[in-house]
Amino acid sequence: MPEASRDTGPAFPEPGKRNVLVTSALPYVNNIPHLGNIVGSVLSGDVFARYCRGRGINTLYVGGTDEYGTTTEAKALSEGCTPQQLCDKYRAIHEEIYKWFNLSFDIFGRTTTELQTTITQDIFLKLNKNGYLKEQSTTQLFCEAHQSFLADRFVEGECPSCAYLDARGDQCDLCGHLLDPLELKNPRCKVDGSAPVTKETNHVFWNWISCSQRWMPSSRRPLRTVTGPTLPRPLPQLWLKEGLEPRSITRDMRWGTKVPLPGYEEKVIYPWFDACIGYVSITACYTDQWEKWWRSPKDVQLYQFMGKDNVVFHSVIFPATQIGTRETWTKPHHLSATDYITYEGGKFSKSRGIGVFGDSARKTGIDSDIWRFYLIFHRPESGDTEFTWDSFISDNNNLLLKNLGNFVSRVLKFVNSQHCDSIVPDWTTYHEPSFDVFRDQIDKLLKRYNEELDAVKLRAGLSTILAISQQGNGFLQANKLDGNLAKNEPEKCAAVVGRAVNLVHLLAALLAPYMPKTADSINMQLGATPLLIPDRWTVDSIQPGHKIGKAEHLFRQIKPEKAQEWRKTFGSDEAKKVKEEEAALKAKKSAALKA
Ligand code: MET
Repeated sequence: MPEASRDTGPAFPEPGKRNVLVTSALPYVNNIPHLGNIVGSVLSGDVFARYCRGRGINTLYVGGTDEYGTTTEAKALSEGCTPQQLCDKYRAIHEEIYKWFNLSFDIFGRTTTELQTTITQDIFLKLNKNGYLKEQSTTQLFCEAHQSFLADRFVEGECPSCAYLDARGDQCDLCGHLLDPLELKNPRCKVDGSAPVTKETNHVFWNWISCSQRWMPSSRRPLRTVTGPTLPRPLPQLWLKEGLEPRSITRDMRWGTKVPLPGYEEKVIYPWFDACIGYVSITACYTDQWEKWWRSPKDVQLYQFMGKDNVVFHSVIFPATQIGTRETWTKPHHLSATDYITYEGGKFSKSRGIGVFGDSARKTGIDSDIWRFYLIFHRPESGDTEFTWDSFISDNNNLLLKNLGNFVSRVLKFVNSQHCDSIVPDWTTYHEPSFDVFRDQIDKLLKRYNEELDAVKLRAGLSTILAISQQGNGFLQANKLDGNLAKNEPEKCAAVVGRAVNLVHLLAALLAPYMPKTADSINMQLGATPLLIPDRWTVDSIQPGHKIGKAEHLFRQIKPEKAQEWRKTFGSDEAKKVKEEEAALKAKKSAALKA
């Protein structure tokens, strides 16, 4: 099975072949990711990248950390360290978590690199040269105490709409009103509490209208496919329809990519302008021939994975920056976005100890493959989904143990037994028409699996695997595979075993993108090399006379009582409390709005 290229040198696209470039949204490194963050981008990207490699497609999977931005600056302030120290600390935590989840990045880079600066500034200057950027004077809040313009998140004050005293610079948490910081009454600087003054300053504005005019007539549908929640889809469409108002792409901050223009020494480029450029610069850290991946629209298909709040940046901002350079770029081919996963009906909250975070999943003692299975099986592909301990335990005990695990272990144990002595018998001498029906059924399901994964329907693909092992169980059942069959109808028994062993081999290949360790274990027990995911089930990857290894349990029963214990450890009661608090806040909001 082709793995990530880490150990074999850089992968390059091959002209004339299918080459897939996979990216997953670059997580901010100012927090610890929870299960919802993990499934939405990095885990989904990993499953798809593994599937592509499993099909023998030339694949590059790029990930990394997004390190710039006001949130990082603010968090560094609160933790009493520099933004870089903060990023280093949280990046190490993220890396550890993704390693545990067995994510097969070809490279896991970061955005705070020289190459990020060079490539972003180059794109910025090309947009400027092409006439899309212009300077505009703006009025902003300035803190005289610490001599700095204040980004939205660094100001608080009274909401002009509902008079809530602690409204943030960009939005009021009580009434939801979207704000310009200049609208706040009695504004105060979040850093030192002093009252800011207003001051004029220049910013660079990006003239989207001309970019979108270049874009719209030539290709009305910039993306082949967007799969995922319905919510973010209208937003990019709305932006395009309204014609994309000029947008400021510089910010009054220090922690970001420097603006390559004189007079902008105290400002940086808007982090969402260069965040997606991170994929390009991270690829450039992977190979100095990065342009082979990024400037080959004919040969490379770009698949991007993200949470729904990221869609507009990937479907509008990023392609618009590419188009604005008037150069050749590999543009997004397929965006796959997810909704949110809730924790026992509420929101994950690190500070309140609610929910399972990446670093605590392992504390349950449950293998990362089970977590991978659960998360993709409940991937929020069309609406929010809910994590519950009861479903976690029941999925393990029923779908994995009783269905998939039972099929694999029943077959392999039988081959290990005295009836076969671990040797796959000659199964080619006996035939029944029902065997063809069985092969056709599996073949149909295999075709469905490939179609689902090609369309990035990861959840459906997993259900199809379970349908295949269910068919396998039915096949053993219908043919009554046991000692009696071995004794009374040895040829038929061999025919059943041979087909079943081949199906186990196929299942390992199909399962590998989702549960790589389990797939490895099945292949080891089979004593077989991994199979590439085929188009058709030819039932010949394991031949008569093949000696298998020793059957072992793939899955273990989780006691239902565990649910109670885990609920306690992972703050389920607190989650309920928060839900109640939120309902109260909502009621307060509507009362405030009525008044
Ligand atoms: N950092 C962003 C987030 O976590 C994603 C950036 S993708 C280029 O939402």
